[in-house]
Amino acid sequence: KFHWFPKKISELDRCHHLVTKFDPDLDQDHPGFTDPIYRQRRKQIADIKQLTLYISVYVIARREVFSTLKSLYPTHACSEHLEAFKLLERHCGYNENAIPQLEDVSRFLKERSGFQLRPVAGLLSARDFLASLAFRVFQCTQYIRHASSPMHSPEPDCVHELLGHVPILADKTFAQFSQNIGLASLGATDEEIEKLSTLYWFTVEFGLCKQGGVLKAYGAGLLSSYGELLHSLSGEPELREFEPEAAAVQPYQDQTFQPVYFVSESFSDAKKKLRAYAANIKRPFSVKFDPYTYSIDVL
Ligand code: H2B
Ligand code: FE
Repeated sequence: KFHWFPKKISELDRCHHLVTKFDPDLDQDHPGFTDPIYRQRRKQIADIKQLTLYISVYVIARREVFSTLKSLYPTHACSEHLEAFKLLERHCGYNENAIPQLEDVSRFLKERSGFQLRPVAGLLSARDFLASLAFRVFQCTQYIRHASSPMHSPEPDCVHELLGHVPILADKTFAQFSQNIGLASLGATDEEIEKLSTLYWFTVEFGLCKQGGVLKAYGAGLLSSYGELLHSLSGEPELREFEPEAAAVQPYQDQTFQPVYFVSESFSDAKKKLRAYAANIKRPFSVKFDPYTYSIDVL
């Protein structure tokens, strides 16, 4: 007996379980908790269920965070992120005065790496989130952080997705790495999901890599947080070579900066190591993604 998992892309409709930990209606520390207009707006956005974003008063928050983060990328972001970012500026309306339409961004990604975006109203359960990666689907939030807190959001928001995740998902090797984490999660035990989430945390969210002998960030949590991006490359935190076995059980912080980061030699190297790790996960079956039908063959 193992956990249900989606075998066809249409079954991702069942992967919609939200975690309410950082919900602005329930979390008293959320910057939007005392702002009924913000909370109302969030409900409207959640109901749209389309990859369309309306420019709102919160564009102000985005303008500040966009320019501040962008100024750090040339020195702090990995080359894959920089390259895709330029294309997104050219083709997808990435600039400080607009919020790109997720429909356009999704089309861009699909052309570059086969990934596509799907709208989601908040933080998803790890199992549902990882399952979608198996289909090269990235569940993407559409709302923006509260204007009172432009540099920080307790939950993922469109700034985190658009500036952190999207550029790097345009890279083919990274896309394959992400999908492989997703494939490893299908039907896995709760303990294994927890380990894969932690692995995801220290790579996709907070990973560092070496490029031409210089340390750069590729994790989306870093590339969408000015403070932590500086901190991660400041020489202060502990750095360890990326090993999936170690990263999968390393305790992590979702309230403050990480005390330790994992450094990959390259995405290909990370992918190779992940493959070896995934091969050791015990499941009574194996899975294969069929790219023609967008379905999972269970063998
Ligand atoms: N949900 C959403 N909406 N976005 C994410 O980036 C995200 C998530 N990350 N759920 C997941 C959890 C991640 O923290 C891992 C897999 O636990
Ligand atoms: Fe994220």
